[in-house]
Amino acid sequence: MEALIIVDVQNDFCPGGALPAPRANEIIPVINKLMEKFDVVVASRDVHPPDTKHFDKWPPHCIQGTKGALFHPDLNITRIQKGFHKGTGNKDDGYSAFEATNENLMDYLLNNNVTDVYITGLTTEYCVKNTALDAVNNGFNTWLVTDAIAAVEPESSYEAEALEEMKSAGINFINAATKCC
Ligand code: VGL
Repeated sequence: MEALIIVDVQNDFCPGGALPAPRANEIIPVINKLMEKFDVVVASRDVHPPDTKHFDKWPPHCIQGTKGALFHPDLNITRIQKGFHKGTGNKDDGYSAFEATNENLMDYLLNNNVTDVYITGLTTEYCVKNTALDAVNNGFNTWLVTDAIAAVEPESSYEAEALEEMKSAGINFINAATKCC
């Protein structure tokens, strides 16, 4: 079974938000189309408390109960079967969807007989990367959908470094067109 994992497509990571990936809006229609091809569709969200160590490193973003923490309104949430909340503690970066605290992503995937995961969303250098690395290191065949992800700091070298790290870890790169659109 194949699962689509949508990482952190939240208002604060999109243009107009507190910590935007400049090209976030371009990936949302791609993800909406991809969802039609998967039986298992899950999504993570950053859900931070107002006071957290995480904000020593980053501007405050995705604070629980705020608009910034909600899914972007253009994302078709009707097809998302389960939401995973991460970064919920006050010492917790929660970069990986596998660190979700409301539900256990690993258990959810295994209970649904998932063998292959397709990773999409925001942001390439942090939550996408950490989710993809946890997936491959936990034994899933892991596919990074390269036109369904976006970087928070595209002008730095971190995006290229993150892609290299994922490739070296054995993650496969694929275009959405190969899967659907
Ligand atoms: C993220 C930076 C800080 C992400 C989260 O979702 O990739 N990036 N917190």
